[in-house]
Amino acid sequence: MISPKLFYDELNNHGVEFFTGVPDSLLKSLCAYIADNTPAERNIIAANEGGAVGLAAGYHLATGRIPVVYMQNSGLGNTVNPLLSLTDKLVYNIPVLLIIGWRGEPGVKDEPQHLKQGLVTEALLDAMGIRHEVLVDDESALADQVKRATQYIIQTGEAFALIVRKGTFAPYKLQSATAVPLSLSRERAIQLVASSLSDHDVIVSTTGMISRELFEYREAVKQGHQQDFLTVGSMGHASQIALGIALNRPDRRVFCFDGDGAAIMHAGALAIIGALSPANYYHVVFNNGAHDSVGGQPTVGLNVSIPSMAKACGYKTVASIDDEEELKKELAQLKLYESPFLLEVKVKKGARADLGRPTTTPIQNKCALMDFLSST
Ligand SMILES: Cc1ncc(C[n+]2csc(CCOP(=O)(O)OP(=O)(O)O)c2C)c(N)n1
Repeated sequence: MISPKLFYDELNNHGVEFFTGVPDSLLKSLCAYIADNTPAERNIIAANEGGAVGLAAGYHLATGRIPVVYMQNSGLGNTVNPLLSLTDKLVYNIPVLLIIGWRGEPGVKDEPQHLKQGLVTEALLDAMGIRHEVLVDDESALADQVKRATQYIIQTGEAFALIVRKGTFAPYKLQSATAVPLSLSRERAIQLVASSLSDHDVIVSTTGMISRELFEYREAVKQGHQQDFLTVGSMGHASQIALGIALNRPDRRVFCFDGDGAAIMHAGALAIIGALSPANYYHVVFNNGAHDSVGGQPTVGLNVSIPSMAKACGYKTVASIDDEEELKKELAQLKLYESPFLLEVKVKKGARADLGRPTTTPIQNKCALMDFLSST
């Protein structure tokens, strides 16, 4: 195992002091150590991984120094365009050190959404012409590896990727978390919204614990899962999946259960929903101001007004609530609201320690939903 402090110090020794990215559970300890030891202007959690590459490029243009972009390998897709058409040596030749959490590494048990990405992670970097190595897990070999990576970057001006296996970083717990005084848990809020819907409605839920909590709710009340599309991967796209269904099934109410991190990751989606304005679209954003599913790192969710963003994009009705009674009141009035409707539900961070994962496969989930949609 590698101590996050040792790795961070090695980077600093080579003048690497700027960090941006989207957090990942495999990088949780490293992200926490960076957050505790780096001024906020030099550790920026970006809206998405492509945006992080843009920020990193701007940092290099302004300082001439090497930036770090950290991400889960799922985020690699978001970076392909800026890595190939901005930082690549055939374009602007801007250096960047990529630190990539390797979910779905072949031979390591993981969730279905990580399998393909894990299989092709190295091949994808090869195809992009990005030199890469797996981060060593032996502290005595670390200094040499960081030196090799930074020297390569300095000599060529190109990107270099360190791929991080599960369990590489020793545990480190974030010290600097600020508590937000919110009472409602996300799981309770999900139960309340889901139980208020009819058995004709459709839910498209976002990546991470929101889908896991919705799945567990259906199990607990002994309902099937056919009404729910669990967007286990493709973070940030649940609202557009819901839009695609809503536009083509105007006879159904379609609910998107979104997270603040996911909604902000591809916030342009709000403009498309507002512009098309389906009368059967209900967007519920469970806003805990955090990427809770991968360690609780902050988003800007509680610093911006997501309902105002939606309103400005053309949603017909928006509301924001932060406790159980208000949520019940909003749900009771739902029929009176014009759609598209966005309801922000402010919730506290955290989840049950024994929260399970979907026991059905993504393909079973898809088939059940399609049968459900075609049955009535
Ligand atoms: C493109 C991409 N980047 C990063 C991840 C890792 N990831 C999974 S869930 C999650 C956090 C989601 O945060 P939010 O939408 O606010 O929901 P919360 O977990 O707080 O309920 C992240 C960063 C991912 N799956 N895909």
